[in-house]
Amino acid sequence: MFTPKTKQPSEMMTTPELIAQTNQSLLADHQHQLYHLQEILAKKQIDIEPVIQKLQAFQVSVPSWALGTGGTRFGRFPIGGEPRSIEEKIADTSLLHQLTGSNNAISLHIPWDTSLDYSAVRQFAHSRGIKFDAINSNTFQDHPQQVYSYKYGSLSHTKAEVRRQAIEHNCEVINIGQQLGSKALTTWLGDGANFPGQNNFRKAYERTAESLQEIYRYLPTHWQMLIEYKPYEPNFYSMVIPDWGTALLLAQQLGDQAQVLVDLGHHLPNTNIEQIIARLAGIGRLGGFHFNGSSYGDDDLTTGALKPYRLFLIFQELVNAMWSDAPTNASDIAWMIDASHNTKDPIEDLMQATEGILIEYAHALLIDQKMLEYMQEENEVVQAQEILQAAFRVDVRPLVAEARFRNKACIDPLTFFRAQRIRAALIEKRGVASRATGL
Ligand code: LRH
Ligand code: MN
Repeated sequence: MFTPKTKQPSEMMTTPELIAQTNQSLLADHQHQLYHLQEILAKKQIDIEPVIQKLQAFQVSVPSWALGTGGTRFGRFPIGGEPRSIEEKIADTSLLHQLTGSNNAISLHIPWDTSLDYSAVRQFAHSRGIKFDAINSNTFQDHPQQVYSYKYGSLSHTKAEVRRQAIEHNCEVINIGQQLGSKALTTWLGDGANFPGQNNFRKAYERTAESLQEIYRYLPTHWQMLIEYKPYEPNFYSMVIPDWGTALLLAQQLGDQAQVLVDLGHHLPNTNIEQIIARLAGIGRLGGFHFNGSSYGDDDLTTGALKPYRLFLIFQELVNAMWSDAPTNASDIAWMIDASHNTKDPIEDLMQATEGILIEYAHALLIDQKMLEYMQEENEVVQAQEILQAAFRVDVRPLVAEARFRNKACIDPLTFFRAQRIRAALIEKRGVASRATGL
C-alpha cells in the first residue's frame, strides 16, 4: 500500500523562499522593462493589467510521458534523473509549476502511468497543488497480459473480440480517471493501413464509430471525450481518424460531450491550422490542444520554437472566438503540451514550451479585436495585417514574467533551474540510468 511521503527530494530544491530571494535580485530590472512596456502600450490605449491577469490564470498541462527523454526509432538518449514512477512524475510537474506558475496539472497515459492506489496518488498530487487533466487511453501498443494484438487496429479492428478489448480498456481508463479527478478521456487511435487495399475505409470508420459509441455511453455525465486525429504514423497509407473533419463527424455522431483535440503536429505541411481552430471554436467542438512544434511531421518539438507566428495566429482565432461570444470558453478547453524530447532536458523544454505558449497568447491579447473586425468588414487588407503584425512584434516577455512573479514563481525559471543545478540533484537522487515510462 502506497502512503504519501512528505515532500520529494526534488522539491526540496525549490522552496518558495529561494524563489522569492532569487526574484528579489531580478526585480528592479524586471520592473524597469515592465513599466517601459506599460508606457508604450498605454499610448496605444492598451491596459496591461487584464492581460497579465489572463496570463496568470492560463495553465498548461504537462504530459506525463514527456518528463523523461523520449526517443525516436533511431535512438534514445536518457538524460539521467528521470522520474521512475507516477509519484516522481507528479513531483517533477510540481517542481515545474513552482518555477513557472503555469503548469498546475498533469495528463496521464494508461498503462504507462498505472498505480496500485489511485486515491493515494490523487492525495499525493493534491498535496503538491497538482490536478489531473484529460487521461489518455492507449490501444496503439500491445500491453503485458493482453489477449489480442492491436497490430491491425483496435476500435476499428475487423474482429469483434479485439474491438471489445479496446473498448474495455478505454472504460478502465475512465474508471482510473474518475479516481484521480480527471474530467476527460483522450482517445487517439493508431488504427489505419499501410497499403492500398488493406482496409475497407467505410467499414473501418463505421466500426470505429460503433466502438466509440460504446465508450461514450460509459462516459460520466460531466466528462468530455476528446477525439485526437492524425494524418499518418504509425500507419503510412491511411489513418482511420486522419483529420479534423473525421474527428468532428465522429464527435457530432456521438453527442455533446464529444469534442475534437487538435495536436499541432498532426497536420500535413502548410495546413492552415488557425482556420481549423476558428471552425471548431465557431461550433463549440474544440475540446483541447496538444501543443508542440514541428517542421515536417509529428516532430513533437518545443512549442513555438519553429513557427511562433502560426501559434500566434492560432491564439488570435481563440481570443477572437472568445471575444465574439462564439460557443467556446477558455475554461472548456484542455490546454496540454504533447512533446517528446531527444536533445533537451525535459523540464527545461517544458519551461520553454510554456513560455512560448504564453508569449503568443499575450500577443493575441494585445490585438484590438474591434478594430480588426472593422478592417475586415471594410476589406482593408493592409491595415488588417498591420494590426496583427504590430501586436506580434511587441516584446511581451515582461508581461509573461510579471504573471509568473505574481503567481509566486520565478521571474526567470530557466536560469533558476540551471543555477540551482536541479538536474544534477535529480540524477544524484534517481541515478543516471533512471528511465521514465512513455514514448
Ligand atoms: C500521437 C500522440 C497522442 C499520444 C501520443 C503520446 O502521436 O500525439 O496524443 O497518445 O502522441
Ligand atoms: Mn498528441
